[in-house]
Amino acid sequence: MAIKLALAGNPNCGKTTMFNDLTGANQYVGNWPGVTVEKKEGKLRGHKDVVVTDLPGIYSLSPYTLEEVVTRDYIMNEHPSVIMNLVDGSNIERNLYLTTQLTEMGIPVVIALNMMDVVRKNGDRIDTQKLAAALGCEVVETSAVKGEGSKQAADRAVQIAQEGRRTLPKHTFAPVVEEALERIQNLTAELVPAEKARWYAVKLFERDGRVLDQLKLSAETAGKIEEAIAACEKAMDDDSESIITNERYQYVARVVRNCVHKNRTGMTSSD
Ligand code: BGO
Repeated sequence: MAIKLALAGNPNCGKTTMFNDLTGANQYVGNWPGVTVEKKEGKLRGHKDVVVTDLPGIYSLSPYTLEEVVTRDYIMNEHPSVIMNLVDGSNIERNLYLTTQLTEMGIPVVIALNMMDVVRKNGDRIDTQKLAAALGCEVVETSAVKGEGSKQAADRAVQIAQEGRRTLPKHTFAPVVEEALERIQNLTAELVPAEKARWYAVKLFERDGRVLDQLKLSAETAGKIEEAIAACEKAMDDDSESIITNERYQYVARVVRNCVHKNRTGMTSSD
């Protein structure tokens, strides 16, 4: 059966470079349905049954930009076999914010930790084993511009897709948030696929309009969910969307503190 490998990551993380390296001349370019966002697909070199889709560069999976919506809809509706999440290792804290969202979507995720040449040049070190354990997915070091590691990362992604190994997110939020998410998950268990239950719970907690429209909740369920959200907002004295954003940033900051050893004079890829 054909394998769908989706490349996802922040703008400027090296996705185009990686996509070109992985697919060579085997590419077709079009637009995503109904929007003027470019869609690029290609066959993975050496694997005629693996289609690589280059998703738009995004910082988050909120529903506020066309690129975010295209990416969300693709992952939710087309169910790629595996997501290869390109992370700019020299800008790791900003990039991992998206990773925490991708790992909630019930699809296997492999991280291609890119720009490793920049990381090394800066004298920084990233403990990839610890990073993989903290994020719940495999991490392969790459330097797409030098063609280093890209093939290994893609081969690993294909293998994980073939094994059908799902990524389970390792991060948890504050206990009061987890309580609300569990309540929402219980209320929606019959309405969403089990592997995507946490993603839906988080999106409902954020009062994501697209997910609310899609699920068409009964007034009773919607009311109970709203009660759970409101109780958490009261306890944390903040709105639900900001609560999730802050919780993600705090989790990522902890991961970076544990896994990244910075040389104080280092620069990022954008310097
Ligand atoms: C320019 N290492 C290094 N050092 N650079 C990389 C790597 C890597 O592993 N991977 C990609 N780049 P895109 P998105 C550029 O274009 O693939 C570089 O947005 C320049 N251009 O070469 O476009 C890559 O698709 C002039 O750099 O990313 C590119 O995700 C001077 O990162 C940039 C210096 O890669 C973004 C760099 C005219």
